[in-house]
Amino acid sequence: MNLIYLNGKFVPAEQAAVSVFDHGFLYGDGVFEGIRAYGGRVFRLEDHVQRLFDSAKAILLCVPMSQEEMCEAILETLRKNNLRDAYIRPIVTRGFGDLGLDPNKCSLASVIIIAVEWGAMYGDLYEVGLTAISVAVRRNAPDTVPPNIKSLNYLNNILAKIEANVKGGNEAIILDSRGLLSEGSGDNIFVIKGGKIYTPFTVNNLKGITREAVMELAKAGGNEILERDLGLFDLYTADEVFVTGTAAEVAPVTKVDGRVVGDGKPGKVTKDLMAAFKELTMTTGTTIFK
Ligand code: PXG
Repeated sequence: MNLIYLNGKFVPAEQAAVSVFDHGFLYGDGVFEGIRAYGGRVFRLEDHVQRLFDSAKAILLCVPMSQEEMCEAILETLRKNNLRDAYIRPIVTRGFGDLGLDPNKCSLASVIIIAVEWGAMYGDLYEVGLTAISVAVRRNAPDTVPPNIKSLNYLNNILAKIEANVKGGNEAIILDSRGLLSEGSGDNIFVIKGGKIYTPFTVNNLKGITREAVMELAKAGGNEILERDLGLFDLYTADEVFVTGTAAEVAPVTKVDGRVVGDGKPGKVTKDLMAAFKELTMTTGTTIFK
C-alpha cells in the first residue's frame, strides 16, 4: 500500500487528504517539486529542496521544517514505500484558512510528500523524437507569477499542453510575452546550430535542474553552450532540438510546427547528452537505503 507523508505522519494513499479550505486547493496557493530516484539514489535532492524553499520564500510561505528535515522526510517516504526508482512530489501549501484569499488567515502550511514508481515518460518517442507545437498561450511574464516559482498554479502550462494535444503535438513550445522562446509545458528547451548549443536565459522559464545538469555535461564533453534570447526562427532552422526535465529527462524533438528538425532523427549531440545524463543519474545522487 502506498504511504503518503502528510504533515509529519505517514498515511495510506486513500486516506491522505487535505481540507477543502486549504488554500492550495482553493487558490493554487502553494509550491511543489518533482524529483526522481534512480537505482536507489535521489538525483540532486539538495538542489530540488533548495528550489522548493526558494519558491516558498518568493511567495512568502514559511515551510514548517528545515531543508535538512525536508530531505530526510523525502528519503523516509521512499524507504517506507520501499522505492528505488521513483517520482517524488513534495508539496507545500498555504494550509487551512477561510474562503478569503488572505494568506494571513492560514496559520500553518501543509507539507505533503508523494512517491510513486516511475519509468520513462515518453516511451518510444526517445528514439523517434517528439513533435513540438508552438502555442498561442504565452508564458507568465516575470512581473506576474514569476516562471521561476514552481507554484501549484500550473493552469498556464496546462493550457499550453491542451493546445499542443489538440494540434497533434507531444509537447508545447511556449513563447514569452515578447515572442521569444521560453520553455515547454514541463521542460526546458535547447537548440543546436553549427555545433553550438543554445538555451534561453531563465528569466522567462523555470531554472530546471535537468537543464543545469545537461549544461554541465555538455561543457564537460567539450561543447560550447550559450544562454541567449532565441526565437521561432532559431527553432525552425536548428540542426537539433531537445527538451530537458525531471519527467522528460533529455528528449529529442524532431518536428516543430511542421518543420523537420535536421534530418528528422535525433541528432548526435542530443544522443550523446541523453547517454551522459543517463549515466549521471545512475552513478550520482543521495543513497536512499543506508
Ligand atoms: N519547466 C517547467 C515549467 C517545469 O514544470 C521544468 C521546466 C524542468 O525542470 P527540472 O528541474 O525538472 O529539470 C519543469 C519541471 C510533468 C511535469 O508531468 C513536469 C514538471 C513539473 C510537473 C509535472 O510533465 N517539470
